Amino acid sequence: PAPRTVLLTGAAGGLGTLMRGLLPAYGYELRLLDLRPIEGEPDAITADLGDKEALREAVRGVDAIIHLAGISLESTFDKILKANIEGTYNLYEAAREEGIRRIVFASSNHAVGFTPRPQGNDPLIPIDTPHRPDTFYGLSKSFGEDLAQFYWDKHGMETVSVRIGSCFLEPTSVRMLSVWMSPGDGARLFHAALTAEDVEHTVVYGSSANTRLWWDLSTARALGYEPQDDSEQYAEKLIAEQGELDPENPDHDHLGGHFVTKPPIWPY
Ligand code: NAI
Ligand code: 15L
Repeated sequence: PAPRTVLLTGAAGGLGTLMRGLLPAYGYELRLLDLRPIEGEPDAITADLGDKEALREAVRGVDAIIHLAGISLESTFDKILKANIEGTYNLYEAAREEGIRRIVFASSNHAVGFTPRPQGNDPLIPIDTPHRPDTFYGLSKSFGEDLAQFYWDKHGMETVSVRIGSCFLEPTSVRMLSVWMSPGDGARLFHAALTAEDVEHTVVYGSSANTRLWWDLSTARALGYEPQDDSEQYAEKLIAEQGELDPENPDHDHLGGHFVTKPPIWPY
């Protein structure tokens, strides 16, 4: 049966807030969890991914989990280790103990961020391109994907790891024209990841059907994902403001953008 009750971790964050707005229309009842309280959501669980007991209680009885919680940009190894590496392990262990069968894991393009970007007639980046993390943050997403594979092989728990490009209301850089996932397409992809059958551990790229797309969306489409949006409508304005991507600039010439050269500065 299709999952109905879904635990959404990281529900106070940017993507969590967008998905809180969009996923109920697909019939899901969301249980919310975040380190921070969420305004207007008195039933949301306020807990740290380090709190194993709280996680066990939070996952009890849900049909599936969308795991967004964690540090979402580069940080110190220590902080990434606690929130993203240990935190994701703690969540998987709680899910295993409570018999939860399906997790959708918010991986990131930064797990493969040091890969050179496609140019000219280069083919799209395949889903089995080797991990080339561009940050400790990206490294934690590579770890999360391996953890998901391990929990499938060892315990039969299914995961769809979504290497999200950039999921914001609008693309704000020329690079994002290639990696943007509209919030509506994000919800479509999460819904497909929750409902597709026999996913085992499937890795997909999370992007809209962008004219300048860099990745192969075939594994996402195989889940039933049909993206509806294209960033191209923003291209003229962004290129006029920022110029085309420069092959001499390492920040422009890898999938991970400026994550490859320095800790990201927000907003950018
Ligand atoms: P965000 O930083 O806005 O939200 C993350 C949320 O996780 C925050 O509300 C934070 O309080 C919570 N959190 C952090 N540490 C926690 C802990 N130890 N215990 C419990 N909660 C904790 O990030 P955003 O943009 O919403 O991203 C959500 C997820 O998707 C992240 O895992 C991020 O790495 C991933 N992602 C997002 C992309 C995007 O374009 N928004 C792109 C690629 C990946
Ligand atoms: C990510 O993984 C970050 O969580 C998000 O904030 C954006 O920086 C995105 O990647 C991106 O590559 O644009």
